[in-house]
Formats: sequence, structure tokens, C-alpha cells
Amino acid sequence: MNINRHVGCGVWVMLALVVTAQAAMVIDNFNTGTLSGWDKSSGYMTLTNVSSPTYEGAGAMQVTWDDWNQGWWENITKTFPSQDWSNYGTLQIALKTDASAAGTVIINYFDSGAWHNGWGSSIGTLDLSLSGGNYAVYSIPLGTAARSSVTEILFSWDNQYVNGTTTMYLDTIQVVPEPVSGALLALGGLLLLRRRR
Ligand SMILES: [Ca+2]
Repeated sequence: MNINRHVGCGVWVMLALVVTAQAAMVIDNFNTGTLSGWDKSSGYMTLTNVSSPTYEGAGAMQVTWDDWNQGWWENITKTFPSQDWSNYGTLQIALKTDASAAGTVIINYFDSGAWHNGWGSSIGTLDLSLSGGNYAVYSIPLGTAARSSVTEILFSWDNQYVNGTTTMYLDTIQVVPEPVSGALLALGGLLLLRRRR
């Protein structure tokens, strides 16, 4: 063991972490000026590609809905060609809401290769009141459900919490590998290399 080898290991660990950090797969960042693949279930809602405010880049999606305690579920969805999320552990969403936002948004995804009910695989909820007027990035674990051929992501909320016009903004939606797993893999690889020397 020598100092050079320690330095080398450090470089490889840093490199592995950088590679892990760069391996996110963006589902949408709304920077193309279109809302390709997006749809909504309700005539009370409007989806608009806006240039401000964004979390990053040239665009974000503004979602407004104008409801009065109607007590049913409303959805927005994005469909896309099949994506393999198997090696990703977390869904990240940049979200900004206005001060009147309340309730929660339930996030589901649909894997075309897996059995699912009408709601797909539910992976969690966003508390709309938490972002406090600024963009916040929410990280939602993807859990253990099948996700080798994901074709749709769905956001749904109960409009009983909506009284009047509510606005929220969605920006970068991406899946990222588990950083801890990536680091452990890198460390495991280093230990193997050292044993072989
Ligand atoms: Ca953006």
C-alpha cells in the first residue's frame, strides 16, 4: 500500500460519484416549447408551456385549475415511448405552487409489461402546501414495482381541496439512480481491484 494507490482510489471514487450524478434520465424539462405527450382529464384545468418561472432552462409547465369543492379526482398524464427505469431508484420533480394550493398530488406510473390496476403503480404523494411559493425538488422512491417498460406517468389529485383558481408549476421530472447504491458499487469494485493486485 502506498500513497499513490490511496490517491488513485480517491480519484476513482470521485469519478464513480460523478458518473452516478450524471446518469439521471430526464422525462421532461419543458425546455422545448411544447407539451409533447401531456394530457389532462378535466375541462377545469389548463396546461401551458411557460418561459417563466422555471426551475431550470427555457421552460416549465403551468397547471391551473378552477374548481369549487367538486370532490372528484383530476389527472394530468404524460405518455412516452417505453423507458426502462429498472436501474433508477428515485423520481425527482421540481414543483412550485401558489399560496392557496392545498391537498396532495398522488403520483403513479404505468409499466406496460406488468400487471397493474387502473391506477398503475402508486409511488407516493406530494404535499402541495410544502413548496411555499418557491420551486422545491421532491424525491420519491420508486419502490419495488416492475418498471422495465414504463410508458406513462400520472399525477392525480382530489379537487375537494381546491376553492377557486390554483396554479402550480412543474419543471424537471427525472429518474435518478440511488446514489448510495452507486457509491457502494464503486467501493465494491475498488475492493475487488485491490484484491487482484
Ligand atoms: Ca425547464
